[in-house]
Amino acid sequence: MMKKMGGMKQEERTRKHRLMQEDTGHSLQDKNCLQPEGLLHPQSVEVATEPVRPKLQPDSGGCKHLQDELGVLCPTGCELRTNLLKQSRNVKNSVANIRPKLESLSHSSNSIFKYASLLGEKFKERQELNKENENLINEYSIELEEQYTYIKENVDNNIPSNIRILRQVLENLRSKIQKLEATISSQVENCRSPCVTSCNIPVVSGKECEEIYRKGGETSEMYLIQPDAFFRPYKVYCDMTTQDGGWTVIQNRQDGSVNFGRTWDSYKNGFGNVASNGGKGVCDTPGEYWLGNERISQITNLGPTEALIEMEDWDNNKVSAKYTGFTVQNEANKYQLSVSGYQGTAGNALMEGASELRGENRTMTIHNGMFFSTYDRDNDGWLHADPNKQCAKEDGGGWWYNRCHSANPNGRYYWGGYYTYDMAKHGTDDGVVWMNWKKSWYSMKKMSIKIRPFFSN
Ligand SMILES: [Ca+2]
Repeated sequence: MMKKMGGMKQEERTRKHRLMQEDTGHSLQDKNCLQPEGLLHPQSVEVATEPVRPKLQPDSGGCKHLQDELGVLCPTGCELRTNLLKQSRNVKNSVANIRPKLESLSHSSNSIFKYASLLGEKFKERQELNKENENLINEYSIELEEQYTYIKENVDNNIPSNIRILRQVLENLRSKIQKLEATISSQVENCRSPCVTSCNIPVVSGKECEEIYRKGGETSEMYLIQPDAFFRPYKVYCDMTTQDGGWTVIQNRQDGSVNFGRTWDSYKNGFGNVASNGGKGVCDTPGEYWLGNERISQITNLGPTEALIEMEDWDNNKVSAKYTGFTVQNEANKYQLSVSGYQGTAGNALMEGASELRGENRTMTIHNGMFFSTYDRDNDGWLHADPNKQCAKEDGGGWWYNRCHSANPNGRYYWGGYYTYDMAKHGTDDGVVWMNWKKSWYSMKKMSIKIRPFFSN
């Protein structure tokens, strides 16, 4: 499309212009110079009357006409050169100034380029890594979603029912605790006044239970005996029914109510509860106790004495070991034990050692002939430099320990019978043990030792 210029066509404009040039007779270029018209139109200037001087060219320095009135020449080549030379010095200086800057710029731009390309590579790597991560995240998201669904299902379905069960358990526990609290408070009420023997002791007395039996004391209960007239009488439980009666109970275990891990003096003088009221107004219910080494020694030294050791497991099976000879020496002789004449079903642990062992291992479990040991008085058959390596310390009670035992009637009481080394205080078989019947890791429910004078038929 043609562009209109002030109503006149381009072609016409160009043509008119040309005509104007022809009219004035010089080019537009010439008009830029300040020149007298006369020079360019010699026909209109008067002819000079002065003699013609040889025309001199302007010297290289000046750029004027020879005649001043003719004015200044247009810039000539020489002038331009001079100017250019002048300018070129400045330009050269500037270029020289610029060059090092340019160099350093190109240098830095070079390193910037390198850096940029490095960044580009890194960016690419990162992008790849991101992609991998994205894949991984997607994978995990799927797995997570599955897990979430699983957990949610469990939370929605199982937990409420579990909570219901737990609530019931809690309710049961709460009622049990309430019952226990009631029991405790009633016990506390009972114990406000010091416990006294609230049962009658039979008038009949004797040196020991066999004498009482012969005097007419035929019920099993607590009596007073006085083996030696030089010592005050004391309470003891007499078994008047087992194997014709007349037994003085010197040891009894039945419920774990008494701690048997005691000192030399405690075993010497005796401890525990002899008997309590069974409801008939008499002390016919034996308690857990040790009569005391001093008393046991005295009774066995009244004359030939036999002993009956009875025991019961947690299924109410009963066995016994009877020794027709049973003597305990005095304290000066460390209450040394001697037994003889075994009869019974429990196994002859005291004289022969543990039947499951052989050789020295067996003989070191024999109790016959051993001294009495407690955790604070080591008279056992185990010679060890370490003061903690003592039978009475490891096996829980006072006894005629060797190295160490086949029988441990004064050991720790374990509810239920079977126990393990990790339940034991020192990892040893410290229960109420009779190895020849139940081996080492079974603790009896009941164990008792009774003595009476031995009469040979
Ligand atoms: Ca020892």
